[in-house]
Order: sequence, then structure tokens, then C-alpha cells
Amino acid sequence: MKRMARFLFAPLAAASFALIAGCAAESDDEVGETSQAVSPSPNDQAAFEFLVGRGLTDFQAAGVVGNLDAESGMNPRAVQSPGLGRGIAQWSAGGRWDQLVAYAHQRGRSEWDLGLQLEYLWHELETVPAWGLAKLRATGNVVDATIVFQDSFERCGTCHTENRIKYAKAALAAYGGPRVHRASSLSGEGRAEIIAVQQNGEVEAWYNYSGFAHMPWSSSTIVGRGFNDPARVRFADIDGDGKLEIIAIQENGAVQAWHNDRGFTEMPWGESIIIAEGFNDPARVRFADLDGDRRAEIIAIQTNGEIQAWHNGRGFVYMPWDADHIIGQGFNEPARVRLADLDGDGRAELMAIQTNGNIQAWHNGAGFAHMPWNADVVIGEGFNDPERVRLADLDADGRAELMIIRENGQVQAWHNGRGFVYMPWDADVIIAEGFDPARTLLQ
Ligand SMILES: [Ca+2]
Ligand SMILES: [Ca+2]
Ligand SMILES: [Ca+2]
Ligand SMILES: [Ca+2]
Repeated sequence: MKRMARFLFAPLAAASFALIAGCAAESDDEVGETSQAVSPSPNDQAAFEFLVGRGLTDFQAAGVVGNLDAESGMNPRAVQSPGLGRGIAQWSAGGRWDQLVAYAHQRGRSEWDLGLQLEYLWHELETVPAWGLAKLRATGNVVDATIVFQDSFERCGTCHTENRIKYAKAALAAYGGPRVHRASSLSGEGRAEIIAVQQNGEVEAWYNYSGFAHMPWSSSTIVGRGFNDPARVRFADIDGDGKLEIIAIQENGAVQAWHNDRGFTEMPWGESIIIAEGFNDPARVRFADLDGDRRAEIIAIQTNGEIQAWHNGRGFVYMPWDADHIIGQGFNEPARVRLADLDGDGRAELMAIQTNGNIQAWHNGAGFAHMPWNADVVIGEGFNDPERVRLADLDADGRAELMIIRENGQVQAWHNGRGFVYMPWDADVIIAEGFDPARTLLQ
């Protein structure tokens, strides 16, 4: 049935310990040492959020950012001259940089891309224990985190540790603290787009530029071709970079994903891979981030009424799943099941559109775990046709809005003003007209 055929692990990239990253030259030659990014920069924030999304604490993420600021000013195009350092971590040409380039090109991506470099940095940390991820996770403050990353990952000669700590503290002050866990979207800005799988097989998406508003869309673009069965189309963020991948559940049960390289543009896709097999009934397949690391889990509503979830441990790779749990029981009608984050903590709630028209929601208190729900509440009443119900965050505050596609083609949205509570809606608006529920995705 809808079981994963197996877990398969791609071979780890061979890691060279002989050639060390960064800091090949002494301080004065180091890129970024003097043109640092002490003041908040968009790249610093993106890197901080990426690292927190991978499960580092605020101060651990800041420790890494402080190091990268010292190495390169968080400039992915930084080239040490004279010297071998390249990119945000100043990986050495002839060594780790060459592996990064190969990693990028295997995925049809540019080695100079900030997102790619962050992914590769994390790939190194996860696959090579000597680069110090376990030590970094064990640190308890920003100074220790900065020094551990300096000593284990950067391995510099003269490191100017005091600068690294200064930048790390600046990043912690700028980006630390409670934050909104934005959902992923096509653009990466977290405002749900409306997407229609048209009868000619084109997938048309409208860019959401004004959030929760009357008709918030600007012009549309084609993001897919040859998708002739809308029931087989999904969007989910498989690698946690904030941008949704497009996913096809094939007739042979394979689940194919195309990586979103370029955000909200025409056909933004790069590499495609098979992420799962054995999912023969698309009506039973869902994607949602259960543990708040921004990487979507794959979820199947089984024929016995159990909801089974596989944890996405490895991002956009072949079969990235590393564990599975039963997260629900007694869900015998897949069409009534929804998953979306209602309270902005990054962890998806589970919802059922009941036969009496109530929408019941269970709060996710434990992330990716067996039956993680710790409370339940009714969030909607009078929703008698589950096929017409959508939940997605329109205004990037992390809390999903409730939407219905009416028989006249209008799409009505209720704004989630209060999170996980009884009937959290505080406003409503018509966001679109002329949409067919059988062909429309909102996410
Ligand atoms: Ca993505
Ligand atoms: Ca996840
Ligand atoms: Ca939640
Ligand atoms: Ca919202």
C-alpha cells in the first residue's frame, strides 16, 4: 500500500581531510576580515535563518554566522587574492571548494549561489563528524559556539577570534529571539500563492504581493507543463530553503520532485529526483513540516485509517526519509484530512473536516513523534464539502488562513488572528474568482 518501499541512503560525498577550508592566508589577506558585515545584512539574516531551520539554537547559528562574516563578509562570490579561499566559508580551491563545485553542478546549480553554499556547508557538517557539528550542538553560549566552529570547521591559522565573536554577537542581537516561522511558498517570501493546474497540463501560479487582501495577486506565470492530472500535483519544500518544490505522484507510485532554484519565475526548476516510491493512490499523499525544520515530511493516510509520516532527515536528495511514525488513527476518508501550521510555531497541526461540517484541529505539541497532538479545538463550522477547503498562510505571519472555493468560483479567506484557539478568524475577504476546486492549490 502506501508504504515506503525502503530507506536508501546515497553514498556520502568523499571528504578530504588533507585540505582544510578557509583561512589559508593570515589575517590581513583574509577576505572579509576588514570589510565585515557587522551591520545586519540580508545574507547574514538568510544564513542565520537557514541554520536555525536546521535545528541550531540562536547562539549556535550566530556563532557560525560570525565566522562566515570574518571569512568573507558572507559574500558567496568572495575570492581570496592572493590565496585559495572561495565563497562564504572560504573553502580552499583544490580541496573542499572543488567538492562544493561538483556538488553544485550535480544539481544543476551555481557554486556562487548563497543558498547552495549554505546547503553544502550543512552537508559537510552532517556527513563529516570532524567538522564539528556534534561539538557545535553541545555548546551553551555564543562565544563557545563561535570558537568551536572556528577550530573545528574553519581551522584557521591566525583567526582573529575576537572579530568572529564580535560579529556573532551582532548577528545574535539582530536576528535572535522569538521569530515567526514562515511557511514556504513558491517565491520564498512566505505568502501563499494560488496555483491552478489547467486542462492543457500547464500549472499556472499567481504571485501574492499583498498578503491577506482582496485579490492580492499580480501577474501569473507558468510553473509546470505536462501535468495532466491535478490530483497528482503537490508543492512542498523538500530542502527547507523556503521555496516550494513541485512534486508529481506518478502512476507507478514513484514521487518525483523538481528543485525550486529560482523562486517565483517561469519554470524555476533545476534538478529532479525520486523522493519516494510505492505511493499508488495520490489522494492519500500529503506533505507537511511536522518538526519545524522547514523540510517537509511525507505523509500517507493509509487504508486502515492510520496516518503515517516519514521524517525528512536529508533534504533534497534521493529518498531523504530517516524515520517514520504513526501520527493519527481513525482517519478513514483521506479527502477530509488537512495539515497546516495554525499557530506559527513551524509545526503543522492536523485537521479533519468532519461529516457535521466542523473543522477539528489537533495541536502539534511534540513535532515529529508518535501521535504528537496535545490539544484539540474546533476552528470552523459549516464546511460540508471537504474538497473546497484550503488552509495556507496568506500574509506570512506563520498562521494559516482558512479558505473555501465556492460553487461560483470565488475563493473566500478568513484571516487567522489568534493562532490555535476556537474559531481564530478575525476578518474575511474574497481573494480570487473563477477557480475550480478540483484544479486549485493554495500554498
Ligand atoms: Ca525548497
Ligand atoms: Ca520537517
Ligand atoms: Ca503549529
Ligand atoms: Ca496568516
